Amino acid sequence: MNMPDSILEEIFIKRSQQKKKTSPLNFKERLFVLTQDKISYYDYDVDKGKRKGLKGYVDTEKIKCVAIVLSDDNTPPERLYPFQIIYDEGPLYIFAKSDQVRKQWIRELKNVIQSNKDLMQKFHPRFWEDGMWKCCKQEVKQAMGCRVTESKNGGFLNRDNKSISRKPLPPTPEEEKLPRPLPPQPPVPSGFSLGMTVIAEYEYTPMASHDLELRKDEEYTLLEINDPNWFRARDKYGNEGYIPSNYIAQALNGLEKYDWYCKNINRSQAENLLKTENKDGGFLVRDSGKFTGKYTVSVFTKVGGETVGNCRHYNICVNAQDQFYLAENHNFSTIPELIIYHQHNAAGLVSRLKHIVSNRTEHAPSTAGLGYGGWEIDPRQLTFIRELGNGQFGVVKYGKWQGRHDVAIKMVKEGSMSEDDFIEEAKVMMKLCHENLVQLYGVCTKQRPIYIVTEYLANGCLLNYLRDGLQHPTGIMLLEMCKDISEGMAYLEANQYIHRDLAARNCLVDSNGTIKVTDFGLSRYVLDDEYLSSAGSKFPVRWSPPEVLLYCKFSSKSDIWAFGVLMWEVYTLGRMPYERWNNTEIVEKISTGQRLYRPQMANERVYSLMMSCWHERADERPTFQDLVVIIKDLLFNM
Ligand code: 027
Repeated sequence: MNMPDSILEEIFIKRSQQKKKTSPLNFKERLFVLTQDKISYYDYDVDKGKRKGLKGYVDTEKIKCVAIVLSDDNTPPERLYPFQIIYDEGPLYIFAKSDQVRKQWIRELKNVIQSNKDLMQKFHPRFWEDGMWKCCKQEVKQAMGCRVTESKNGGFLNRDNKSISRKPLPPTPEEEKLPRPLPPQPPVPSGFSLGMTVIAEYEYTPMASHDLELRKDEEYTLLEINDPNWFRARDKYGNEGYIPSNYIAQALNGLEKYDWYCKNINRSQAENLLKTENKDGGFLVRDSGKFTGKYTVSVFTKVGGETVGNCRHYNICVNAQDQFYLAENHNFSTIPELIIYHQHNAAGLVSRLKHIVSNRTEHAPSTAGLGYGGWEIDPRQLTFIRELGNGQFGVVKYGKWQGRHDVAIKMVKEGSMSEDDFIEEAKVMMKLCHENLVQLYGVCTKQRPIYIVTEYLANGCLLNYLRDGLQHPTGIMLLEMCKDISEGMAYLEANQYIHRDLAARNCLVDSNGTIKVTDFGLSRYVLDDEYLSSAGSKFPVRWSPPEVLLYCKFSSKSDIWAFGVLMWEVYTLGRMPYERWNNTEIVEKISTGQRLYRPQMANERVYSLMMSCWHERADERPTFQDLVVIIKDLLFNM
């Protein structure tokens, strides 16, 4: 039989509820299970990884508020991410292991309680401890909260300067530093180690002499992982060579090779995927919880040919003989066998499993260079096919490398670039590899003009795409574009790389509509005074913050300002920022606090996000890492 439908499961630390003023505080590890009706917590056997007795629960319909708790400076590391669930009995304090997990739980909980009556308008942002609220020092436990609750979506920024009527109390100093979202992502793919077995997610045909061929779904052993983009590996025949690290995945449970297995997705993400696909009998298999080693089959049905469908979730159960089953009387020794059976027989499910729904990208991503090794490309291996247009450094052509791989070739007009400096920098730029950055493949420097060879994107420049390439732009599409750009920029930020000229004209669109950022850092090699001097006619004044205009101070925070302007370009479908003003007027207006207006397509939340990028003080602006989290949250709630 199916287990009661858990939305999330996680081991947290729970603080005792201190019902009497004098009872001591204690903290215990508990297994928390969230379902639509209840949040329950269990005793947990760490050694056996098993759920033991039920210790307590809260009916979700009784919950009045879910919020993070601000912790003190002397908090032990295992209790850094507290949150609270407030119900009749007061607050239940729970400590998550990371901000990410905490955020996920708060989001799911808010989802579950969204139509509860009597949701609280105010709450206490700090603990009730030793008979008082640590935030406002009130000594009555029932005392009204001292902070206004965030709106449903709960963004990180509270900078909506329009809402004067319900202005929250001034923030406590600690609050400024606490709700920072995710830590920066490491530039090196994590989780891989020497000797590990991995599985190829894409085919890879060797591009350079030391490369190894990858066949999709086959296993490889890692022999060398010094270069984050290229690992040395061995296949099952004993062949050895270099492989692109973004083409492989860890082999953990043997399910990775099946397209129906979606690693690292939760219930709501599964529902989103299935609903987007919108096929009756669409299905996928996901992890039931983060640690359980259990799996759930999620199925989409359109019962009776209805236009809107819904999702069902079935836990894969294990019987006493260690066999897997979804419905009784149909047992299998492996999960793939169980899936094959239910692809042909509903046998108790709402539908048989008709269509695999996958979260994998069909297209193989770009590699960091054309094979392992140098950055020098032999120009005799390039075929020129057609001219694409003109860039900062001259003509750009579309062509093929080795007659097979699409490339864009920039032919650098002589005298337009400080070439030696650029060639040196190209070695660094080659190592930057992200799905939202236009990949540098290499350079041809043994000739004049020199060539810069990059990834080719079939839909051209974002600015033109916005102006005349979009049929029926929606708020979601525009925000997806901003998400793509913020992810590419967050990668540059994590690698301490400053773009210096972020704008819609420096983004490209691929055949799927994915946006990628291009020409990062290149402005440093431009030989053109009109472009380099902030007084010059080509300097990107409209994308520059005060500190760049006044003291040429570039930083990731000046990129953030430009990102705000780029968001504005996106939401106006490619208008010129500050259309009616000239450069002198712009500098003047910006320094007196004037900003771009709210585009019609941008709602208040989106506009307050752009506005946060235009804080006069650079350190008040968010990071790209913040922006990624906030934009994903907005998208999730659309
Ligand atoms: N670049 N450019 C294109 C275009 C262009 C491109 C690039 N691709 C540049 N990688 N890939 N279309 C225009 C188109 C790099 C690709 N059509 O102007 C310039 C396609 C096709 C013209 C308009 C779609 C509607 C580095 C930025 C050089």
